[in-house]
Amino acid sequence: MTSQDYINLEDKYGAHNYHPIDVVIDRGEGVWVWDVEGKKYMDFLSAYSAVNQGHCHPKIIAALTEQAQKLTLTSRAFYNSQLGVYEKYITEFFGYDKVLPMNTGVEAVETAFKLARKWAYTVKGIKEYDAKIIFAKENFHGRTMMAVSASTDPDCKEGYGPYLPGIELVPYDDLGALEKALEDKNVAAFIVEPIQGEAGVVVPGEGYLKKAHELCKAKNVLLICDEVQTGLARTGKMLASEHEGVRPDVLILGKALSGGVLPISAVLADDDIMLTIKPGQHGSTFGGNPLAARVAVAALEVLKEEKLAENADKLGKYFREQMQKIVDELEIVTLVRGKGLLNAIVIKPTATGKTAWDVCVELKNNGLLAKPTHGDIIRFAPPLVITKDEIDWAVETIRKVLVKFEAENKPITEKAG
Ligand code: IF1
Repeated sequence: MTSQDYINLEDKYGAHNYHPIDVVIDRGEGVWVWDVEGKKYMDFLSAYSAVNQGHCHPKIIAALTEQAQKLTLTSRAFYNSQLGVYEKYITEFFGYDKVLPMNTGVEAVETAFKLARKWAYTVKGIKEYDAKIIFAKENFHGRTMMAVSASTDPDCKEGYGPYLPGIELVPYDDLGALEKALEDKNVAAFIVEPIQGEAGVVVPGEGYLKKAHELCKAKNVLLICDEVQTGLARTGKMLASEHEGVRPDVLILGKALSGGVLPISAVLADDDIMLTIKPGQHGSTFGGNPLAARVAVAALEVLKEEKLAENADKLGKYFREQMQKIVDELEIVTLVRGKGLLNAIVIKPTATGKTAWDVCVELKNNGLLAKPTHGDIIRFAPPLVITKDEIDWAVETIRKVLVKFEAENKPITEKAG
């Protein structure tokens, strides 16, 4: 079967809830993937930062295959020999009393949301059910009704009402607005991404997260950081909140917690918050399964052993320096921004109407996989195991594509004044 045959299968038998770039990936190893025709590509999306350790990392696959032949799932109706070991490891790894294991990122966000409400009523003393939870506009926290109730992205939100009440929105990176919203005595928590991924890698001003935490603390409001995409070495620190010296009251992890091998997410908090949820008040069939427990330990060990945060920091800075030269050279790309190996460029509108999507198609034709977000932004997020030579190859490929794209698609410069 050809790539087109596979595309036709997905088109005929699969829901059309995505519009993928036309490439059919068949195998992955490190930063590289191969399509069904055997063509090789550098993965510059990393499954939205779920494959930080590189595709099919041998140590993670070994943990998976070994445990898979022994015990995969018991449910939490019983104990299992892997969960406690993992819980000890991850809570010591990040410095929290306890972890609540879930599967997808959004389930962890939902769990944190429920935890904040439970804590509001049983510890803070907010009257039931008046708790408010603040989110930042342009956020992305997943696709469940809670997440879309908090979303300001029409594609994520519209047509799914009625929405969950008790949610307040403030502009991102706006401490004044947050301070004002915190005047409300019923606020339980502020849930925020340290860097907004889907919004197009929006890095807030220096000190934003730290000051936000101080404002929350002053009002006995929990700061909950969604590090599903920014965590696990992606931004050059183990957690993006570390750039600001912030220790979130509740930490949300997902994606690369499994190295892209299966869905694993987690919520970490100290006892005074975590123990507000009693037996039977929250759960999940697969949450904390022995297979995930084993895989997560291996995935976290790889981050440390291979110093992936340090690599992301060093090569992220190098990547932005090299990309800045292209921004200075060309008109078509107006900006490069990011932290560590979570970066993005902004493509100008063109007289031909061609967009960042067409740039990504050309990148694919030149062996580099990336995908636009919000029309004009291209996110660049390779696996953190990438080498300097591979960054050089990627920058050269991106430059070649952008030079050709600009020659064929005149950028429309903003009207002066
Ligand atoms: C899609 C991107 C989107 C996330 C943060 C929670 C979740 C995500 C900060 C939910 C998931 C994924 C979902 C995927 C595309 C991708 C994504 F930002 F990473 F690029 F959409 F914004 N918090 N992000 O980024 O985790 O339940 O998916 O495991 O839904 O299209 P999940």
